[in-house]
Amino acid sequence: MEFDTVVRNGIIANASECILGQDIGIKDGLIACIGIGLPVSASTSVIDAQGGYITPGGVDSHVHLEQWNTPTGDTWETGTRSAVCGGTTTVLCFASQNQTDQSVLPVVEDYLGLAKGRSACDYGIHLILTNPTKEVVEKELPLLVRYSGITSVKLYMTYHPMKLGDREILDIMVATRRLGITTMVHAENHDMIELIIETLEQRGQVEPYYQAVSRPKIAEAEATYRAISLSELMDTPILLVHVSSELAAKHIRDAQTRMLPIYGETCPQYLYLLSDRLRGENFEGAKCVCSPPLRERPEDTDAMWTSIANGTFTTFSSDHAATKFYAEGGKRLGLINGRPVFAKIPNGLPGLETRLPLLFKGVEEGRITIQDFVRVASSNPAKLYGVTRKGAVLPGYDADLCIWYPTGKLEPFVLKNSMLHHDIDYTPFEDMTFTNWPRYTLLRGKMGWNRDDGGFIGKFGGGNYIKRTVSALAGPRNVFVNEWRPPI
Ligand code: DUC
Ligand code: ZN
Ligand code: ZN
Repeated sequence: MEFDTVVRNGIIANASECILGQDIGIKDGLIACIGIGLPVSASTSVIDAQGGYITPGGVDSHVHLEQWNTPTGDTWETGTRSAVCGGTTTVLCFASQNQTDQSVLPVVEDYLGLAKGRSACDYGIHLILTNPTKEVVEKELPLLVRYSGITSVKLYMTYHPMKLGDREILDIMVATRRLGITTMVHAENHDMIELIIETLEQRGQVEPYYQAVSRPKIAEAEATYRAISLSELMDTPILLVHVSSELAAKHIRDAQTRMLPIYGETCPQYLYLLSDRLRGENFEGAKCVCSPPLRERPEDTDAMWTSIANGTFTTFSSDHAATKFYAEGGKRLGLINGRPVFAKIPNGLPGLETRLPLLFKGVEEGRITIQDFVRVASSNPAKLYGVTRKGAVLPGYDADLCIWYPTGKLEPFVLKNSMLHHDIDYTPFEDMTFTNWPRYTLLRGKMGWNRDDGGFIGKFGGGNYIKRTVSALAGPRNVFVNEWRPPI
């Protein structure tokens, strides 16, 4: 066979093992074969990995782009450009139902229309449900699964316009279980948080730092345990998103030990940043406001690393929910007449481009293995969300590759926001030192990022919409409850 591209001299890293001394032959956007000394013709491009790791293109399964509630964030172009420059080739973003929307079909259609022809990487869509009427849950969801390939929903247990009660969550679980789709849950106890915010405001404790105080770990742990209990009753797989603290992770691990279909996700900020980052002059702390918030003690960041290494966390996502600092409608919305009001600061951090380098740093520093890296950053998100043909460097899979520098080749460098390709005026990881970074990114065989020569060379509109299948990872597990059918 004549290959379009052959990649040589790399260490091919999959979630199960590494392959050394073999080439990757790419044809028509797919990995055609992996073998020793693959032939090249005059028309074959050859990429020399020079001994660096070759990992599957990143699958970032939790990304917010151009949602109606993040007006100063990235566009589809700038967000997905930054994804590709950070080694990510697939993003899963959110179409979000407004509580007044009676139907989610136009919500999805509009969001798909917004993305069409603009993405630099492949993309799929989750649906945020905030008004789960019978019509939406029983009639529309099955249509979206079948015809649009939307096989996951996200539910919020907190926030006023989005929060669902336990009964609503149970009703949704009946449907998601039947459809075999993944239910993502934002777990924080709304009432606890509301009460603390009111108290802090009465006391005048309103600087950005108090955002972390207002959302304590017990609020996350309680809601996590409650979500697990609802899932256990219904025997419905759920994924707890953006887990930030040790006790919440422990609830997930305990549930997994009981063989419940419970999955967990964490994000870069919970591996590296502590709540002291919310302090600082000139309202700078607002840059690190996210929910759940940054935690106070390194025990929590350590627990997040351990929970990746011991398999508690299934996925590692950016939760890129970027808001500019200096822009109308940005982070400074939390400054009212020059006075801070933390509860008005838009939530969320940028992180699409830095996600893989930050996790890879953990490999280089011996916190996790390269297999852990591939498992949570690519393979598991692809399996959990029904993205077939991605997340592994194997024949028949899309030729989505992230090629790293050989260890020791790259001079250590200090990250500056100006090096990134998002359209956000800061990164929370400014001034961190890196010793590696994605050198080349290939999307279905085409080079989209060449750090040494050309930088971003991908194409807006070059990304395909992915119609996802049901989860290859998450299914109901409890044999006894399997006998039980919802009474409708
Ligand atoms: N939840 C998210 O998933 N992202 C940003 C903010 C939030 O609360
Ligand atoms: Zn959330
Ligand atoms: Zn999010």
